[in-house]
Amino acid sequence: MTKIDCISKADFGTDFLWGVATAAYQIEGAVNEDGRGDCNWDVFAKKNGKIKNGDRATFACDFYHRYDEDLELVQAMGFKEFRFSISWSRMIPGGFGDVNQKGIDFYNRLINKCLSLGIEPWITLYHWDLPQALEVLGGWKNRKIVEWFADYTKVCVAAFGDRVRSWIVLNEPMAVAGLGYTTGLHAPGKKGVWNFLPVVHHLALCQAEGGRVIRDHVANAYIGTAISCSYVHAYSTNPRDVRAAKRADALMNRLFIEPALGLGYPTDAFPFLKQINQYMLAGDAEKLAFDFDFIGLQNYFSVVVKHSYLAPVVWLKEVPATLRNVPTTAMGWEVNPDGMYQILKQFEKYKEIKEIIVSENGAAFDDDFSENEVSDKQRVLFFQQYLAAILKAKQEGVNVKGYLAWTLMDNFEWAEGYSARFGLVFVDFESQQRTVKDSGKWLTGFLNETKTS
Ligand code: IFM
Repeated sequence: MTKIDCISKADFGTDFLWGVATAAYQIEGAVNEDGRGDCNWDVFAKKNGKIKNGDRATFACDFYHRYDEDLELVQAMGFKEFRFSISWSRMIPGGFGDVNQKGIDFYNRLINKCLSLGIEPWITLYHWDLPQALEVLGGWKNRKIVEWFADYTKVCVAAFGDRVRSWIVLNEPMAVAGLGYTTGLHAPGKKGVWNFLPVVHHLALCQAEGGRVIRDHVANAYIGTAISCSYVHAYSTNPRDVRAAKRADALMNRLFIEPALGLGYPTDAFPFLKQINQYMLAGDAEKLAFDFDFIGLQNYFSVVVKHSYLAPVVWLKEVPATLRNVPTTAMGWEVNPDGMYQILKQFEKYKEIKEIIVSENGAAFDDDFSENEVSDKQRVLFFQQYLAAILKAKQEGVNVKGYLAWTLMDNFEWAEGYSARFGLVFVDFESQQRTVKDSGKWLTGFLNETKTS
């Protein structure tokens, strides 16, 4: 019996899209093959202490060589949508200028394989791996990135736009600005709050510019951008905590969606953002907006925040889930399906959003591989509860059109290396053997079920 309480796939409607999401740097490997240039993560991962256990993505899941079988697995599991990202460094090793035909050839093989299996390919243009050649020029701090990104997008749409309809411009830009350029926990490892503002602005400009380039070149394109969102609870009703929660919400949930919708940056809740003005050129306010066909909403957890005098600029701190006696994943993230429901309801209030795709959702747990099986009961429950929350929001009128589970298989989880396993498929990184976990089997059963009551 694959039914969860009273929900089934049929409840979501026959036009609801079901798929899995991945990212180039996390799965491809083959970092030194076929003319690919270095990216900022290649360089960052070589520095001591940046990635847990000193892991590197040199081989990752070897998807570069195994995409055929992996896509056959996607099909066998019942998914009809496959989201992957393009490695900018594979396409244009120097970041701008010469295009690497072998990079184009790889993604053509991948796309054609998807289509031959009846799977819809979804391209993410930027999922955190920036050509190192651009990073040395300042990366996302350099305003020129708007041109570089537009040119890269043009190369991608010219190469793949005849067969790919679904495009996601950026993946979770807040992670790039926050973890990459402010706390330094991600590549390029830059620290300092003064990096944050120009990086945010350039990402937000590229988010819209990428959309425009796709619109101009791909007939009938379905264009979105993917935003990480976490419903924010104030720790108490104390007005300082309430204001801290509003600031956190502005940063975590509003910072990229509102400029895209033509609403500007959320300076009302977080006046510090007014300082972005110093990076705005004439015409930028209009250039930040783009009429996206959908917004990719990515949700894993919700957060509780309180005021803090120890955190200048933001004046807030998160109360970790691990100290709150709530269920958590192996990442220490709160398992809170109601947070998914709440954030969908929050996004419903933006009347400018046409459609929402939950473009990532999933969980890392400490999987136990034994006798060729992974009995990941917690992850099964996670998917059941989060899907029920999405369905509840949908039935109340939120225009959610699809769900892409994160992720097909265990992979290189950024600063966590291989230690955090998010996959529906277990990967033995020595042998590259794949084993579908119970959660993967459960989702397959769910997708193949027709409603009986
Ligand atoms: O693995 C990441 C992904 O690359 C972006 N969204 C969150 C996932 C889990 O941390």
